[in-house]
Amino acid sequence: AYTPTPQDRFTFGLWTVGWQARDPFGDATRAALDPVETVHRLAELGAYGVTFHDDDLLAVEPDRDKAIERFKGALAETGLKVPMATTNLFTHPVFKDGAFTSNDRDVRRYALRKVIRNIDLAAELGATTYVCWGGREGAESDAAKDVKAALDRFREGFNLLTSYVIDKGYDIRFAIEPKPNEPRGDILLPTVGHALAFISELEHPERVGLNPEVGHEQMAGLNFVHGIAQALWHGKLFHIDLNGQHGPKYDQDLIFGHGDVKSAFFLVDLLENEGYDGPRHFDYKPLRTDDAADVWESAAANMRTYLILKEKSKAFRADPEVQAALAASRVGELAQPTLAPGETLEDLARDDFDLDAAAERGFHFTRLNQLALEHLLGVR
Ligand code: GLT
Ligand code: MN
Ligand code: MN
Repeated sequence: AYTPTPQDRFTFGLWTVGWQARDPFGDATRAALDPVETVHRLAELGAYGVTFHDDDLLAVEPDRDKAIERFKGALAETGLKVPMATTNLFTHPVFKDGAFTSNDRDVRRYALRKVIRNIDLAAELGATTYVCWGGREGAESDAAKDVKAALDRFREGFNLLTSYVIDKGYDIRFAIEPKPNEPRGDILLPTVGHALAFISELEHPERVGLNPEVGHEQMAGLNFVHGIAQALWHGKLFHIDLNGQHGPKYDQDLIFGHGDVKSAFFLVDLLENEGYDGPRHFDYKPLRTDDAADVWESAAANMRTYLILKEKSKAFRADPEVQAALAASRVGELAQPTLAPGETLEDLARDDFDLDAAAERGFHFTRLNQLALEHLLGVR
C-alpha cells in the first residue's frame, strides 16, 4: 500500500541522494554519484521524476555535452521526467557575495548568463518549473548590502528572465525558494511572505511563484502549513520542497516526516485536499552517517512516509468522530462570509448579539488536536 508509483508524482533533486556529506566541519563521507545511476535507482524505487542544477550533471563527467547526452539516455531508458531544473549560483567562489544581487556587476551578468544557458536545457528536457534559490543573496553586515538596490537588481533579474522565456515561447514558470539564513548570515526574500510581496512588484508576476521548503520556514520558527495555505490562496504554489527540520537551528534537510511529524501530517492533508497538483519534490540530505546503500533506503523513506501520511489524512477526514469534532469547533463556519449577500455594515448595528454568551462558548480545539494525534499515532 505504501509502494510509490509514478502516479504519485514523487521527484528528487540529483543533489539530494548525490550529496557527498561535506559539511563546514568535515570532508565527504560518500563517493560522487553518477547521475545516470541516480536516474535508474529513482525509477526502480517508483519515483516520477528527477530535478537538477546545471552543475549536478557534471558530477562524474566534466564535459557538459557528454554529461547531457548520458543523462538524456538514462531518462529515455527509464521514462523518468524532468519537471523542474535550477541553477547553482552558490558553490563557485565567484558567488561569495551572491549572484543576481552581488555588489559586483560582472558577477551579476555572469549569473544571468549561467541561468539562461540552463533554462534552454530545462526547456529542452520538458521542465515547466525553474527554481531560483537565492543561496548567497544576502549579507552578514547591514553596512555591506544596500537592500533596496539589491531588490532592484533581483527584480531586474526576474524581469529579464521572464521576458526571455516568453520571447522563446518556453512553457516555463519561475519558483522562488525562500530561506532565512545559511549559508549567509541573512538571506534576501527570507520567507514565503517576503517572496509573495516581491512577486507583486514584477513585470510578469503570473510567471513567478514559489517553491517553499519545509525546513526553511521552520528554521525561522514559522508554521509551514500556514505558509503553504497562503501560497495556495495566492495561486502561487508552483512547486514544493519536502523535507524535515527540528525548529530553529541549521538547515537539517532531514527525510520528510523525520522532523516535525505533526506538521508533516497536516501538510500532506492540505496538499492532498486543497488541489495542489504539482510534483511532490523531496529536497533532503541523506544523513552524513549513512553509507552508499543507506542512501537509497533514505530516498524510499521520503516517499513511504508521504504515502503513510496521505492514508492517515484520509482516515482522519473519514472518521465520524473527527467530523463531529470539526462541526463542534465550527471550523466550517469560517467559510461563511461575515456579511450575508446584500447586507451592509448598517445591518450589523441591528444584530441581536449576546456578548456574554458568545464569550462563554468554547471552541473545543483540544478534542480535534487529540483526534489528529491519535490518528497519527495509529491508535484509531
Ligand atoms: C541547495 C538548497 C536547496 C535548494 C536547491 C535549489 S540547492 O541544496 O539547500 O534548498 O532547493 O537550488
Ligand atoms: Mn534546506
Ligand atoms: Mn530546497
